[in-house]
Amino acid sequence: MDINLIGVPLKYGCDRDGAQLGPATLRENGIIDIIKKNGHDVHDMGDIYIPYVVSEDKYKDHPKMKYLNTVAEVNSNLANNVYCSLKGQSFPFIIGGDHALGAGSIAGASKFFKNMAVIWIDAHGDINTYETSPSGNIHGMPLAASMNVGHPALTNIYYDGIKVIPQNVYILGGRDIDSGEFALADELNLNMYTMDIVRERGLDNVLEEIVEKIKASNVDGVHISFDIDVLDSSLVPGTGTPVAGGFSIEEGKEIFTTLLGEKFITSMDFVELNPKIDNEDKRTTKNCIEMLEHIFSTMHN
Ligand code: EXY
Ligand code: MN
Ligand code: MN
Ligand code: MN
Repeated sequence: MDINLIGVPLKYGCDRDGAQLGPATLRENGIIDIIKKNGHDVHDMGDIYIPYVVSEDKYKDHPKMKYLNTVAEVNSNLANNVYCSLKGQSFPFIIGGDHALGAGSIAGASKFFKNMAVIWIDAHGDINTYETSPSGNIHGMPLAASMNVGHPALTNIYYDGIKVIPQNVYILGGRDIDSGEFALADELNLNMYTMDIVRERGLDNVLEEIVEKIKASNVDGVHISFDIDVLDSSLVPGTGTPVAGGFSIEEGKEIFTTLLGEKFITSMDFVELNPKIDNEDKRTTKNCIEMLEHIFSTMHN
């Protein structure tokens, strides 16, 4: 595969210092070599520029969304990089930085594909709007925005209108979902596979259903947005919103073995590593590297 590595050192979506260090940390820990040694071509496209905003101005653009205009601007630039990568027949691999970047990745991919699917692998739903968000952090909103739900500054990133239709959205691993998110998931009849459902039905059966549904739909691109906090909190202390009851590393690997094995994945985000809050033995970075080694060894050449 020809990989375009795109860094997004964004922390304004989670309002937590350290998230912006994710891309540099993954590079320092050998992500480029991992990609190459698994037989892929790789172009490091560098980092999307992040304008500096003083924290006193976090609500300057909107009383209920932090750093709105800056997050929207970063996402629009990211979208263009993703779109150009796909036009150039490369695989955009986006490393964060917080999950607000997901709106930009999806916007860029959706401009290239006619009808794409999104697999959102996350302890959270990230389908809040400024009216339902408990925090005002935009990293809890990107997937709603991609479905044209929420503030226009987010729903119209890169181009106006919906990026992915609800029936092509699959949420996997959710276990910290707000009431407003459950309401939206019901309203849109989303394919939401919470951790309770996964434990009840078995990960293999849930993955099989997701694959079957995607294969039965006429999508021409599939984006995975992987939030490391979908892994159990004991494995990823170095992330802003860790949640107990998550996947083991082996289950994380099983998810990618199954999804990448179908050869229909066309782009991916890998987000929410915050090395500043990792523990002494850098457990989170080590587990991220182990996941990345599996991802690039499983991804077809
Ligand atoms: N649902 C909560 C909120 O909207 O503030 C927590 C969101 C965490 C989002 C992280 C990226 O997954
Ligand atoms: Mn190339
Ligand atoms: Mn997330
Ligand atoms: Mn999350």
